[in-house]
Amino acid sequence: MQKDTLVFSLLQKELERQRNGIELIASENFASLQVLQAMGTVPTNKYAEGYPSKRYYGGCEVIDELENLAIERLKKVFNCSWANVQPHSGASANAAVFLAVMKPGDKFLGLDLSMGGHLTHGSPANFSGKIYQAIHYGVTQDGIINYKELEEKAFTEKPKMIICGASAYSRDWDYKRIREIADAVGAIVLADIAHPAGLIAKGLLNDPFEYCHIVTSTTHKTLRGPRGGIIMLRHDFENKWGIKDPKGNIRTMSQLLDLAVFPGTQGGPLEHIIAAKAVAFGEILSDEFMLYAKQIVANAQAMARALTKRGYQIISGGTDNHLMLIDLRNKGLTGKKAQETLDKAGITVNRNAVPFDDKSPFITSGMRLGVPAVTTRGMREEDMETIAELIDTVINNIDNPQAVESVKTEVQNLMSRFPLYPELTYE
Ligand code: DSN
Repeated sequence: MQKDTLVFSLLQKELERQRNGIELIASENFASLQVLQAMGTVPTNKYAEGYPSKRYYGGCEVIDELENLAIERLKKVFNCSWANVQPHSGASANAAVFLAVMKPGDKFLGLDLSMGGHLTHGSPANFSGKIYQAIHYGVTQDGIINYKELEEKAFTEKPKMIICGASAYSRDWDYKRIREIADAVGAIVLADIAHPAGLIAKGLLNDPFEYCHIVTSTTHKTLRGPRGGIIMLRHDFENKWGIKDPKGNIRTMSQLLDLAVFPGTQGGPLEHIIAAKAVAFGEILSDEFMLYAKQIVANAQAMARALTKRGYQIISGGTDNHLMLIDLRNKGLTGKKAQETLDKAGITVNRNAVPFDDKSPFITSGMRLGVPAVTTRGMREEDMETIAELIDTVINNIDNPQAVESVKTEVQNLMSRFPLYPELTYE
C-alpha cells in the first residue's frame, strides 16, 4: 500500500509546531518516545472486552499480561489497592464513577466550571449536569476554594457525592476537611486529580487517597503518559450506601466501578494505549520522575514570580502546583485576544475564565499557563524568566504584528536549545 503522504506530512507539520513553540497549556505535556512507540502497536488490532482472565474474546493472554502490568505499576505509583486502567479519557473515568454511584436525578456538589472546575463536574452542557442534579461551590474573592460555601451547601442540599478537583486552580486541596463534611452528610468523595496527579504521585502535594473514597485522573497531563483515564481506590470498600449493580446486587466499590467502565460506559479497551500507560507508570516510578516533578513546582513558582514582577495578577497570588491563572483585566485585554496573539508568536496558552468573570466563556478575562511541557523539554527557573519576558513583550505589543513576529523568531531560537524527539520524523 502506498504511504499516505498527506496524513504523514500533516503529522510532520504538527511535530515541527510542537518543536518550535513554547507549550504552556497546563493540561499538555510531551510523552516519552517509548510511550509514543507503545501507542502505535499491535494491540490496536485486538478486541479484549472484559478484564484480565475474564474476557469475552479469545487470544487475550498477552493482553492480560499487559493490562495486569499497567494495573500493578499504577497501584505502586499511588499506593492504592485497586485500579481500572481502561477509561479512554478523564471524562470517561468520571462518567463511569457517576454511573457506579449515582442514579439519574441524584444530587452532587462540584467546583463551578467558571471558578476553575471541569465540564464533568456538573456543567449544564455536559452529561453530569444534564442527567444529575449539580450543585456548585466556588472560590472566595481571594481565589481560594470556598470551603465554608461547600460545607453550607453540603448541609443544605445533602448531595450523594462531593467532587473535589479542578482544571484551573493553582492551590492545594484540603481533602481532610472535605471528607469530614462528606461524612457529616453521608456523601461519597470523588477526587479528580487529572491536573496535579504527577505531583501527588511524588508526594509534592496533599494525598487525596487518604481521605477520598474514589480517585480519577487523566494520564497525559503531569503523569506524562498517553492520552487516557484511570480510576483508583486506596482501600476497596463495601458500600454502606447500598448502591446496587444493574442486576440489583450490592457490590464492593471496585466491582461497581469495573462494571461501570465495562459494560457500563465503554466497549473494547484500547490495549495499545494501556501498554503505553504501563510504560508511563514505569517511568513515574523512577527517581528521574521525582526530579521532574520537583522541577515543575520550581518552574511554576519561578514563572509566577516573573509574571507578578511584570504586573500580572495571578489568581490567589501564586501557585502550589504546575499552573497559574492570570486575570488580564489590568492589562486591558481579553483572554481571547491574548491567546490568539501569543499563538502568532509561537507561545501556546489557553484563554480561561477567571473567578467572577464579567466576560463570556468564549472571550474570558484570563489565561491559564502551565509548565509541565516546558519542564519536560529541560527548561529551568531562569528560562521561566525568559518566557515571562517574551509573553510580556507580546502583551505590550498586542496590535504590532512586526513585534509579535520578532518574538516568534526568538521563541524558535530559544526552543532549538531544547530538542524535542530529535530522532523522530514522519516523512
Ligand atoms: N481540557 C482539560 C484541560 O485543559 O484542563 C481538562 O480536561
